Amino acid sequence: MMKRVITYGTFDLLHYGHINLLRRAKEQGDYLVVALSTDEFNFQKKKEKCYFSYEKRKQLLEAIRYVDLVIPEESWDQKITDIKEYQIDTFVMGNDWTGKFDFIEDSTAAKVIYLSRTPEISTTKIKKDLEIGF
Ligand code: C2G
Repeated sequence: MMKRVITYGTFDLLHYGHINLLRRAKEQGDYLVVALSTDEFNFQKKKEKCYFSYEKRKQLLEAIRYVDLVIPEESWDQKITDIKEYQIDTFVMGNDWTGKFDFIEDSTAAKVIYLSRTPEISTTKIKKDLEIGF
């Protein structure tokens, strides 16, 4: 029986921290759906624009061997619907989100797993380092 996994994020300036997360998310099952924040939703979330547009970020994610499907994330409120629509067994996020999505276990059959983040790398750090000429 195919085990289906979902994770959410912006994945701007794709880096090895993102890849570590996607690899371990895929290890939780056989099929990984990535719900990718649209440009508008990311701005709502982070109050800043993505460097790469949604289409470019989607193209990058679709080139990753661990990723089977990329869908748009347009709001905070679509996770339960997504989990039902895509028959998800496991919901995965980095542990900077620990506890924030536990409600999913109350209203769906999906398991919620928080995976450790890759320390020392982030999109914000990349931008800062580039500004000061690393
Ligand atoms: N991540 C990681 N290690 C890093 C950086 C990011 O494991 N060094 C993980 C995050 O924990 C997250 C995923 O990679 O699970 C995507 O990171 P972001 O694009 O920053 O995602 P975020 O803005 O947290 O979006 O509805 C949920 C939001 O869309 C989550």
